[in-house]
Amino acid sequence: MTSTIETSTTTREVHVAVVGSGFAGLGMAIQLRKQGIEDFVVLERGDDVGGTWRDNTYPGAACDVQSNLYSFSFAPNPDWPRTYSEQPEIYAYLRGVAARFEVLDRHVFGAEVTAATWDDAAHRWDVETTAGNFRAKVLVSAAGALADPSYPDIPGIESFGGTVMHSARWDHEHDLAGDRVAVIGTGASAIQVVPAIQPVAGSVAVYQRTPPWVIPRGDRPTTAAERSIYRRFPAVQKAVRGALYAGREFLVFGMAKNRRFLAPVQKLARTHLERQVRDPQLRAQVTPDYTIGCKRILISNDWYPAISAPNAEVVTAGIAEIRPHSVVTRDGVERPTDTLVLATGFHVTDLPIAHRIAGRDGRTLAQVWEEGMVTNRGSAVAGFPNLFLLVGPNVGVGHTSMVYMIESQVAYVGRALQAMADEGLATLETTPAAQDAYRELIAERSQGTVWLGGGCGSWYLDRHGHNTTLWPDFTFLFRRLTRTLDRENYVGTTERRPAE
Ligand code: N01
Repeated sequence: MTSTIETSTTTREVHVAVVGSGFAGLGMAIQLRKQGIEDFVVLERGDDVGGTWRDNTYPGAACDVQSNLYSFSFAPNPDWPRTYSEQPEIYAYLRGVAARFEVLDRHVFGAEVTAATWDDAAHRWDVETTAGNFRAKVLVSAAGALADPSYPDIPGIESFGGTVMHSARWDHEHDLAGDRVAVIGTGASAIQVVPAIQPVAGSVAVYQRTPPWVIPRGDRPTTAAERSIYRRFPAVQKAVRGALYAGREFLVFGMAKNRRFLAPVQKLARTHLERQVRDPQLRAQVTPDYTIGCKRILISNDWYPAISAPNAEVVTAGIAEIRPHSVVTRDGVERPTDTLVLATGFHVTDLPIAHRIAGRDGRTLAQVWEEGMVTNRGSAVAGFPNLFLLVGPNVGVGHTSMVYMIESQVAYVGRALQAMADEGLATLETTPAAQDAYRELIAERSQGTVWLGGGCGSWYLDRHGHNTTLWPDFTFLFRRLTRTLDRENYVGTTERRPAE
């Protein structure tokens, strides 16, 4: 897509700079327009909007939340072709939303933020990007938690002579026909990509470290009748959305409140596995030994059939090293390999953007978060005035639509901006006390959850074993918490301090 904003070597002054244009960045841009804030830019490192839905183009990429729910509440799409959309439809939806709500002219593409530094004398953020410098009163980071691929640190991987691709950076030029493919990882990406490539590849070896729990996927094409009903009676689609939301919300009850509720879900997953995997050895290999929900519950009807195919195998021995044309496991077996597919996830608890944003005392978010990520409502950090985070720590959800959380946060940030305007504030900054209280709230709500006590390791937890990723309660409680600005948790300054 093209941007109408000219970039130059001079620094451009704006009221608000938003980093990233996935669901969160677009939602924020639309909110700004809605509030009458026209002086903003969206700094996007890619060449189009869409975020993770622009980048994850691997074969089989799709969403595991129904589209009626995984979409903006203010922009329903009656024409979803399937109940669970595939990547091209979601990407097209986001492009359509950006065009319809007229925020494209505020985008600067190819603008990767390399540094954002708070200038305490001027009360401005100095933002350096690969497409020029910006100076913003307010910085909103919507850079995303599933944005930066994580590459495994396996001995010898750099010596591999064949094609290497991360699931989030698919090489569409490479034809997998007949290839001996090694797939590393068995997360949400792997269980989609393997069924898509197994029929064309010569062979597929899936290197599994931890087996996932998988439940059936109730996906189907939508009918012309339901699309027509949604078009004519938007209230019906809204009601369906509400029902889907309520159903999924109930799942968190078993993860965070009463784990006994997870037993029937685990039974469903076990039955699904036993129905689809007949070979007892493979069954044993792919049966998880932790409570369902501890890691993200995956949904698929074609994962088990794909790994049961004659040209597929699941390797559990652990990878010892990678050689130029093979993968060697710890049991000494060497498997000749033409292509490596790294379905190894993202930097979630170690966000690259956190190393680039430096607050009042010069320390970066990453440095301040050395002992754990602390925020107020996942949205603001003490020492970082006029900075707001979208999809920040403890805003993630595994059981329902992230878009619901994003909309809650976007509205919250909108209220903060409104308060700044109403009160004539130069800065607005949350307090350490608010962060401490919020950390306690998260810790208290995380207690007893399956994420901490389910017997698995996951990227939901940081290296200290704290839940820093997931919102540990019903999502409507997060919305309630962000419905108004907790002004008492913020300090505002109206006067500019003299430059030091
Ligand atoms: O990444 P993951 P993902 N050696 O981190 C393994 C969203 N999403 O891209 O479990 C060997 O979940 C790792 O093993 P283990 C969704 O939020 C959604 O699949 O840590 N293996 C794991 O199996 C999802 O949760 C959709 O033991 C290594 C895998 O790689 C999130 O994105 C689709 C390894 C990584 O799994 C991330 O999913 C896709 C190593 N060194 C993604 N390092 C839908 O909506 C990692 N692994 C459907």
